[in-house]
Amino acid sequence: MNDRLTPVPEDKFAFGLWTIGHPGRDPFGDSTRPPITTADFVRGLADIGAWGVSFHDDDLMTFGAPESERRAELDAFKKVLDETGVVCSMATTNLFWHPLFKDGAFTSNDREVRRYAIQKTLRNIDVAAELGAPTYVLWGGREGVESAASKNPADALDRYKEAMDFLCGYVKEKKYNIRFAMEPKPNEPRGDTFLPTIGHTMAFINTLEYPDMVGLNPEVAHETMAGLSFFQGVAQALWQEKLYHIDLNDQKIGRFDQDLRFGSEGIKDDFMLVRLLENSTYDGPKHFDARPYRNEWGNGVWDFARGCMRTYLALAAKAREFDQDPRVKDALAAASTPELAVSTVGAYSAAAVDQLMQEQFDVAALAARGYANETLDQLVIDRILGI
Ligand code: DIG
Ligand code: MN
Ligand code: MN
Repeated sequence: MNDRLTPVPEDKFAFGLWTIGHPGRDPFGDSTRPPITTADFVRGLADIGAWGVSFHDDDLMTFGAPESERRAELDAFKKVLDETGVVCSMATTNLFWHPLFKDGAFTSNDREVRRYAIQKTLRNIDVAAELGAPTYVLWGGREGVESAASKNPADALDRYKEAMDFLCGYVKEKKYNIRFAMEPKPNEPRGDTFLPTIGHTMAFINTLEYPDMVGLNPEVAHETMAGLSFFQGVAQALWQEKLYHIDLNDQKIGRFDQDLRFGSEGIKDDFMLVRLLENSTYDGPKHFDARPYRNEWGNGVWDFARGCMRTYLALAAKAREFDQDPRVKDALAAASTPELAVSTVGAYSAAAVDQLMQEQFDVAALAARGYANETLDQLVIDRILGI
């Protein structure tokens, strides 16, 4: 029996191969713990009730190894997926670790690097198709600048569009069942990253040759680093039908990308996010791009993984309780929240203008009202605190 805190595959929780076993390396220190082998990682996911696994090409297949070795690594991965029933829910390319990407990948000033980056991505799109991964994420971690003088932003965006249109053309020609999800981040490792937020990225997607093939993979930590509300950004992505995937983790504002355990920091934002997702049409992976504290050790990294899912499930249960609470319904009515769903003027017509221009408004009366948000928001806090 699935109590509300024990994850089951139907919850569609997924983790990246680079997450739970993250070796703990950071810009100021070496690895703090041994890596987890791919097979142990997938088996561990099955043991804790997770559903899916995602990967960068280089997480799964040794960079630069002979094709026969890479094929063996891929076949071993497919074997353990078959054994455990864990699915491959997403694939992505490492276009950031190797030094040749130091000036960017799709937007490197070096045309050879740009061509190599697209080749590397095409190769891994084939692997994604072989594994049945329906979503291909592109995080442009190196697409940006420290010196603004070094790149003409229009040229960079031209090259970014060119690359995305080319990748879409490949997927269309191959008839792969794959959609792309672009992942915004405002900075780190570059000083300023192109397509830094959900908004920038959705505007960019509208310029592409095949915009329907490209959506978003927003990440909690990244939008928070930009000082923006991740909840509001995801809500707009859903409204524009562009939430193709999501990277769940947590983050303290004003800090480097912490990729913390989901639910460990912004619990009120996380509550609103989970309520939004659970009440939305999004049925994609609940994917954790997060890592254990650097000082975690041994099986503690699996406590981290359980914690990500546990808090999501707990917040989902609390969101259901909140929405079923009659006091909340009363508070929403006092805030006129349902009235926001009512059309204001409808489609334009001269008759509608005439009618509107005849209307008299008692501006004093309209100003002399409250919206009872204190009571409403206190109900959110009470629910989260369990009082
Ligand atoms: C970082 O937030 C990025 C990389 O880990 C990866 O390319 C992507 C996958 O979701 N997120
Ligand atoms: Mn991150
Ligand atoms: Mn991410």
